[in-house]
Amino acid sequence: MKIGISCYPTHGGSGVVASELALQLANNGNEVHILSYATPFRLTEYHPNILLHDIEVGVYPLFKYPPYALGLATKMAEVAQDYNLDILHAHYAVPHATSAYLAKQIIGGDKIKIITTLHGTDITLTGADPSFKRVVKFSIEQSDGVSAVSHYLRDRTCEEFEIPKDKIEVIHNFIDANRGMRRNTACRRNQYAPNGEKILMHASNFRPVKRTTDVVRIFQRVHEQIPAKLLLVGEGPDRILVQQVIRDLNLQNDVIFLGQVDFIDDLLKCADIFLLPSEQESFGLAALEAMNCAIPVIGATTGGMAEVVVDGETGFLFPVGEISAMAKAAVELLHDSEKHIKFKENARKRAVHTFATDVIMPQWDQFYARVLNG
Ligand code: GMT
Repeated sequence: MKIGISCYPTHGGSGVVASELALQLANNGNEVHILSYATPFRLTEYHPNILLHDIEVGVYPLFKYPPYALGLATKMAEVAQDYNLDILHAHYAVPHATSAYLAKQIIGGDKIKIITTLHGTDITLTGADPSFKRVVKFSIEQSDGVSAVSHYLRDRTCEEFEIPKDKIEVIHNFIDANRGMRRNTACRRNQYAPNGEKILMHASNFRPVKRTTDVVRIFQRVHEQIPAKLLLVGEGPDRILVQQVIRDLNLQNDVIFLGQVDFIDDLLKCADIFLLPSEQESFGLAALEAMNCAIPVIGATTGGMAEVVVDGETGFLFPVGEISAMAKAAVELLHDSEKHIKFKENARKRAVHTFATDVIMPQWDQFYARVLNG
């Protein structure tokens, strides 16, 4: 199969999922073409079956907003024709699904199939914005196959865009269960916790939706009761705000900002608990990455989080903003080493049994086959 995958290259879940899918497809002998405005960070290593195509967007003083969707559609049409692609797979609907639709019309409607994978904010935030909504609905409807990363996201999309449920397939995000094991670059615990402190960790793009100040406030409550350190991984608009809260709470000596890290597995191996108290999370890939490294997750019962984290088994989920309850659960888990070990085992088991590559990839293979034959 020859497949074009378009995605955002930045440190967001959708780009990670698209890249991991590209790698699996390429490993299985498919020819994969990546269409993105930069090389996605998980695809910087050479792979004989992966070809990278940068999107060029013409600049002109008249353009207050560079027409990225048109540059992408042009490149999609060119690559689809030049390489005789079977499928164009758009990750994140805005604007990738629309560009794919346009490319399909340019090269002749019956020559290629389009798949759109919905990731979350493309439905809940950007896609639902009145300035895009009609075009997003149209682009989803016109796709030959549509997938969503959770049941929650499928239901939300059907409700928001009045799309029939059977139009959207749920395929959960997956993880290479052995990825962390293959790397020998794990952090050393005593580098961050020299006096045997417990380590809490959070990783995200520090956007308001992640409620990163909640992370610090949860940590403050834990820190009052247990010697602990907080590792913060990632970059984003709320970092400055978070740093201010850290100073206000006088936690500078116990919170470590690590910035952008490509493989958080290296750091997760040092963590005791992963915090993800987001306002919205259609899936929560970071929670899955933590569980894969046997780290229990404490977070918010939002979106698709309960499809990933089993409350009371692989972590604890509470309503958004319930930071005291989240802190209490963390303290209890850290105080009870037997329970903590059990949760660690459960977390890893759930990641491997439910979300590993060999569980989810056959679902993709079947989905591609159905769309191609449909
Ligand atoms: O979470 C973000 O802000 C990034 C965003 C993205 O599209 O890159 O993540 C979304 O897609 C991820 C991969 O499918 C999901 O794991 C995240 O839960 C989802 N984020 C939200 O729904 C807020």
